[in-house]
Amino acid sequence: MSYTEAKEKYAAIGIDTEKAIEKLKEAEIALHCWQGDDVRGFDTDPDKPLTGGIQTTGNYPGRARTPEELMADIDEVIKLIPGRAKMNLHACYAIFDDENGGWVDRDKLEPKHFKKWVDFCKERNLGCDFNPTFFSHPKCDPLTLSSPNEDTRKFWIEHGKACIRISQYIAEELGETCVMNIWTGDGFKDIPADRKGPRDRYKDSIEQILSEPFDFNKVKPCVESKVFGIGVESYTVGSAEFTLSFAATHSDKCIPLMDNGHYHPTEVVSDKIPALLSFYPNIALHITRPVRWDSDHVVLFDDETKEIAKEIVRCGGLDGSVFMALDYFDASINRIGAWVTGFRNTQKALLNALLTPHEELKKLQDESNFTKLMIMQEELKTMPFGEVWNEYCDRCKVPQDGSWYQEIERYEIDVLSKRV
Ligand code: RNT
Ligand code: ZN
Repeated sequence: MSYTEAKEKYAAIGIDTEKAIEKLKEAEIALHCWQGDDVRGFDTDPDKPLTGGIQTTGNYPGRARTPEELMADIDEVIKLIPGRAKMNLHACYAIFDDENGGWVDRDKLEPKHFKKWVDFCKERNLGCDFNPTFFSHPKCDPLTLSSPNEDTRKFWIEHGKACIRISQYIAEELGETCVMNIWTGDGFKDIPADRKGPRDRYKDSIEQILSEPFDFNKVKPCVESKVFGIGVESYTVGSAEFTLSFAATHSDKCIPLMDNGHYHPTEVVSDKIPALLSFYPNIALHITRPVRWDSDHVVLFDDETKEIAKEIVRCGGLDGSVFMALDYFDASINRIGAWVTGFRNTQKALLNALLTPHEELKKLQDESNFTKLMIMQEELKTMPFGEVWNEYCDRCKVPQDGSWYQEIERYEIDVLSKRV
């Protein structure tokens, strides 16, 4: 079947594929730099353990070890993904060199440590999001912003404030909103003796961070919740209730962020998106794939990803209310292949949502015609989606499905396999 035939089939159910393609071209998805090096960063010993309850597994050869390698890998990814990406950096990816005075600790980071990234984004016309890094560092005791040790807590508050200043710099330089996500792995392995104390301190710490001056039109701080992590099974300070309540009571400075790996496995973020949008003008998402736990597998074109995309689209999220970012890290397969697959699949899910006759389906629901609603929803699954997707890839000047794996292989042979 050709694209023209597919277009006619969609037109018959009231869908304009041209409009869908144009809309998708504008949708911005943040590409997480940390898929390229297994969340190691450049500011501390790269062989230190990853802490904060997150885990990469696998030791596939070829991870990026320097800013130059990571940037080259990101360029390779960009060649293979359609649509609009923006960068997403963690503070631990600061670049230190002789020109900017060399290494400093996280509480002393400055915009100049991210100038090379800003230049990288400018040259490629990309926006950029940012994240303070509250893990994998000797000052995690193991708590950070909720630590009872005031020196520890002060250090991390200063880190958060430095990150606000860096986010403001990034937003101004690139002329685009910078979403700055606050997530800590603070919590306990075993049953706590005090659940409120750490939360009171966490609340105070985030308030202190947000007291740093910034323009809320340019910088969108968010708070990400989590149910549990590895080694932090019994209690997390930044639970769902904590972060949502924080965001609700600080809505002039902060928005909520949901990561779909951070809930009980039977809970779904697709259902939480409209719930939050009934109250918050803006929300942020980390799109990932949890397999039995917050495993951060590569995003697939699976049912929940499709459902998340449908909620984003039908709640008007592509018009600026929903900030989308990817968050996964698989070290067991070719990392470029992992990055590209997850990005393409998120785009596919959005395209699938844009090719869905939401108005008609809503009408059936409102008329209580659940039989026809079910039948239509099922039959949509065999519409010629692939033709529209391939046309979209063509128009974005990137390879169609079936024709990019060889480039992954070539890059692995020419570049990644030489990193020994
Ligand atoms: C961890 C959180 C967090 C991190 C990144 C690296 O469970 O999802 O967002 O994955 O900040
Ligand atoms: Zn996340």
